[in-house]
Amino acid sequence: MNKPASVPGHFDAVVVGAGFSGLYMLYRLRQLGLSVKVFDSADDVGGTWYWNRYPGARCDIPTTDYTYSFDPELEKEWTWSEKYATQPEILEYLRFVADRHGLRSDIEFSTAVTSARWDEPEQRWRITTDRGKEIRCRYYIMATGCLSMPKSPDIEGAGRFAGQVYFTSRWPHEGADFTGQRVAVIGTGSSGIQSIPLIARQARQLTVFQRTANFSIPAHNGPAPADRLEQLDVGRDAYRHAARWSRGGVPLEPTDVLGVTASESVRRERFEAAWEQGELFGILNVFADQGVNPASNDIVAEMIREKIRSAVKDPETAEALCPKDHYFGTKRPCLDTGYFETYNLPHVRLVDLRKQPIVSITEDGIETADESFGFDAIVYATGFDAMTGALVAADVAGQDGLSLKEKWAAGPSTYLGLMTAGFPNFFMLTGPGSPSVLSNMTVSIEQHVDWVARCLEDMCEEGLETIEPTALAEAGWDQHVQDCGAITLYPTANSWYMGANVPGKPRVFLPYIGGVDAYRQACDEVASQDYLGFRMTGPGGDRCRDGVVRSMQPDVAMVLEFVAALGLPPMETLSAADARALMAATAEGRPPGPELGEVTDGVIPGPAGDLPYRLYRPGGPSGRPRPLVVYFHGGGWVLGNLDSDDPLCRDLCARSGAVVMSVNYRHAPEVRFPAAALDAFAAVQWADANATELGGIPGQLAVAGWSAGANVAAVACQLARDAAGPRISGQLLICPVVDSDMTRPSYEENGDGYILTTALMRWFWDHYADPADRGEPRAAPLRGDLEGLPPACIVAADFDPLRDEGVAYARALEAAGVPVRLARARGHTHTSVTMVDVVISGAPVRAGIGEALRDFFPSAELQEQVS
Ligand code: NA7
Repeated sequence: MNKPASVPGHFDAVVVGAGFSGLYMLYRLRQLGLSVKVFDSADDVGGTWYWNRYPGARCDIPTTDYTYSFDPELEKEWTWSEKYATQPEILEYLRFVADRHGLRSDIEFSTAVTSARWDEPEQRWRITTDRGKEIRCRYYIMATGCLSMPKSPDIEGAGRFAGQVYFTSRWPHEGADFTGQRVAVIGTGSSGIQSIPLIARQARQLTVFQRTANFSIPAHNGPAPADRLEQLDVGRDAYRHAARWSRGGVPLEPTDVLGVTASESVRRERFEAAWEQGELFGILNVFADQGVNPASNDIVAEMIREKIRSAVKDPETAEALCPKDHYFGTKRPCLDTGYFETYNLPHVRLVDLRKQPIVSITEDGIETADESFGFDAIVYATGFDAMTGALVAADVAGQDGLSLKEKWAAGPSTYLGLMTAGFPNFFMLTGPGSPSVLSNMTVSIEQHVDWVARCLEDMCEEGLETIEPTALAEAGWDQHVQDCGAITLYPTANSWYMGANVPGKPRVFLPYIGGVDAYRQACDEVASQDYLGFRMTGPGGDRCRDGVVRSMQPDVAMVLEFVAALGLPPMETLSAADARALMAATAEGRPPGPELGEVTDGVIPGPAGDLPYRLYRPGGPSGRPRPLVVYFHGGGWVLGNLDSDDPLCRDLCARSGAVVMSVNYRHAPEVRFPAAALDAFAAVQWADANATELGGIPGQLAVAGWSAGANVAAVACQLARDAAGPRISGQLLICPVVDSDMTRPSYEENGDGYILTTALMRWFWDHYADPADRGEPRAAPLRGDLEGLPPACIVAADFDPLRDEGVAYARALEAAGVPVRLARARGHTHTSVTMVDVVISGAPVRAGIGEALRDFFPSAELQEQVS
């Protein structure tokens, strides 16, 4: 039982909402021995499942998974009757849970919280309700759900209609009878798609107003799948554990089949299997790359469109029902039962609002640009102000009276989707920045509630009473949430995930797409690192271990995990020949980089024999001269060749519009310092003298390189300056080696675990140069005279041991009067920026590099060609 409030009206915690999250939060807070009051404006438990009672309302995650797991006995006592349970059954389940644990006694129904104010001197929240009550509490917890604030129809004349008006999100408890009526449904999201087939059964005439065609697959509903029930029977705990550590909150082995490379038969087979299965996570997992690669996505999308065309008899209606304006999955796909077939009924009509938009709602119907329709009833299935709507509407004001609405005016900002700075002791369950709507909500809800409960328990043990995130931790998490979204196709859609369905709402990717597993890991790490990024105060002291829990780009982290799983021997333990073979083997099968106008190989004379080169010309009118960039590959002077950096050279060429000439140089240990640098200088001289033959513009020459290639590029610039030629327009140094001092902090921070290690760097230096030579400017250009050098663009990656020397070179060049652009590759390693079409987050960095290359040259034509 709950602990009673020690002072009337004073509680340890107030929870808003008595749906899945609020009920479980109450249960856990009671376990901690706290006094709790829950408020809900409904007159019963249920949350979303209390309100969304429209015909056909069902869950879109199999109900065996969409269920609490905290109470094993409950799991034995409750059996779901269908694969996708109906709203009444889910509501019944929540009532059953509330009764079983006697939760109702702490819930005040039919009571809405109207405001919440943080009282700084008292270190308490002051809560007021629409029944005129004022309550104080230490912890204020919003369990208000992600899809609970209906969006206003925002259609001209919406209040004018004299007939019956229904909202799917606020369906009357007594139901609605459409028998013999002319009915309009506006909206074809999940609610529309679920309700339309059932409304069509009753209505005399049904007209569906569709603004955006939506992807939907058949749910194939029926009894709960036998294989899943069996899995649960024999290993419930293991199953639930697997769900908690899965990407979406439902156990599923992510595929590694790529849509773009799979054969037609594999594509078809995988798609049909997912179609038959009728589960969201299945159809979203046909190909590993469908969420990030437009070409792969389109394969799945087109197969769904084929299904729609074969289900709908009228070709024009079928075409209008085929979604074409967003990538599959970037708006939440729907599960249906006979949705598309409904349009074959003679009394059902689709109106495509893209062709004839609604002008206004009238007293007796709807007027579009082309027609006037008369109706007896209008059903709005127009969706929600998702994820932030209910939180912002709740009138929450934190420190200094700042409201959540004001703080989030440009979009929500949270730490872990759980808390927000300036609002002490204010928790959000499944808030923006957490996996929430992209996951099986029940798994995410239990994880959030458990985390909050453990946090409060830990605080209590330590004598701490307030908690709030730091600005640094919160900004870091916001960035991570956006980084995760940015590598996917999701931000391209006008979806409610992006806030794009509500006019005026800031366009921000709201949920965390890194996965339930990755998210749980991050939350656990935060807690185990003394609540990293949180400030906690109380009689037990004032604590804050500030920091950012995730600062690496998510796809870089995935590559590192993948490489670690390969269990390759460390390069520095191999001979140079074996290391070269290993590097070539790991490059096999990688994406080739962009198509170009022309790629040709040749040789140029070097100081000690011929040097091979590869020339990359962009597409466009052939023969037109362009500026020339001489590029040197990476590989620690030991590894690498024209092939190793081929995708990067293609990318640099495509992005800059310049001709790129990649030149191979002699390698160590066969030929040691300063051969590589001298070859590079010779290549630059030759390129300058032969610019016209290479398709370049005489006098418009830049040098570029990555890693050790950037080292020889930088040295070539110094040698050219000393030799009074050739004239170099700019130097692009990507993660350069510019010094042999390996004691800078970036070596300390990043010397292990990020592919280029301190040990490997030492191996490179040992192969290349004697210790006595390593301080020479031709080995360590940072130690040379930097005056009069060409303008530079230097790329420094956060997780690179060489980061600090790159930055030092930029600063030293600046001090010597050289114009410098220092580009930070945020969240990247030494190698990840160069992994074209593998590490998607590297693309914006390379876009900046392309721009820097163009800026080296005066040619306005080049700017135009690329833009
Ligand atoms: P959704 O998925 O947001 O769908 C709302 C639908 O209403 C969608 O087709 C909208 O078109 C349409 N809409 C919204 N406003 C208008 C106006 N003004 N005119 C015409 N059409 C409009 O909400 P649901 O309730 O169906 O589903 C929400 C989630 O609940 C669902 O994803 C599941 O997770 C459960 P648009 O696409 O914006 O062009």
